[in-house]
Amino acid sequence: MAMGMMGFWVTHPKNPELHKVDRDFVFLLNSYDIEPGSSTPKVNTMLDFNLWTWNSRVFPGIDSLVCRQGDRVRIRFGNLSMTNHPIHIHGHEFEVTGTDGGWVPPSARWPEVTTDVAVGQMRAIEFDATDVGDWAFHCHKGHHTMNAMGHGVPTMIGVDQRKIAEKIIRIIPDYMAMGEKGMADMGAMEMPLPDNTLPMMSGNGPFGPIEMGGMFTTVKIRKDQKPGDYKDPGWYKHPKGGVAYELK
Ligand SMILES: [Cu+2]
Repeated sequence: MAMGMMGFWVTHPKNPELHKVDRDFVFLLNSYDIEPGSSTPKVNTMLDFNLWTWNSRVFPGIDSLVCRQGDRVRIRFGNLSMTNHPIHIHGHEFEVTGTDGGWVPPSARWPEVTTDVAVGQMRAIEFDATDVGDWAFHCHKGHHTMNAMGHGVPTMIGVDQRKIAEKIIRIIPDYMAMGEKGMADMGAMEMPLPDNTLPMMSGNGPFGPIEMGGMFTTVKIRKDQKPGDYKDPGWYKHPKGGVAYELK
């Protein structure tokens, strides 16, 4: 396995029975500095990137990783960005089965739910898709699951902004108070944005706004997904009684 500038090279073994899996996914991690409203990346940025991408795409623009229940699944990723990414899965444990140095012998593997991928590194992870559902799969750095946002704003948590908002609205009719209860408010807002700007957090699921961006997608595991079929089956339909509810 090797990484090119913006492509991923996979050399399959001559013997297809070696390291055989049912699903094999591959993507690259990269980052950009693109100011909201701008269409030009700032190519001289060294560290302060604001868009965190898989194959240059952000959630909800990243395809789901679709599996059939019982599949042995491999996901290979290479880090082309200038920081490390703890890649994390929900609902399953995986093993790191491959590194830049080659395949990891089974005796040297241990169960994990997160693996940190350093700058320039690649990892192959494998797991058995035992449990049906839509499982979050993402970088565990909080701001890597958000899209570009302004950094020059004060912390407004706990500040009652209603009075001040009323005053500002007299001058700027479109003004919107932000972040009083934390950033999750933002996902549900339909805030007007400049052209060519992604919302900071986005995506809608069966239970409302998902409030994610950047390096986030879902692993969708279905019982009736056909072998080799990667078509998105839509959101998981929970069996009756399978969804948490508020006890009154
Ligand atoms: Cu990350």
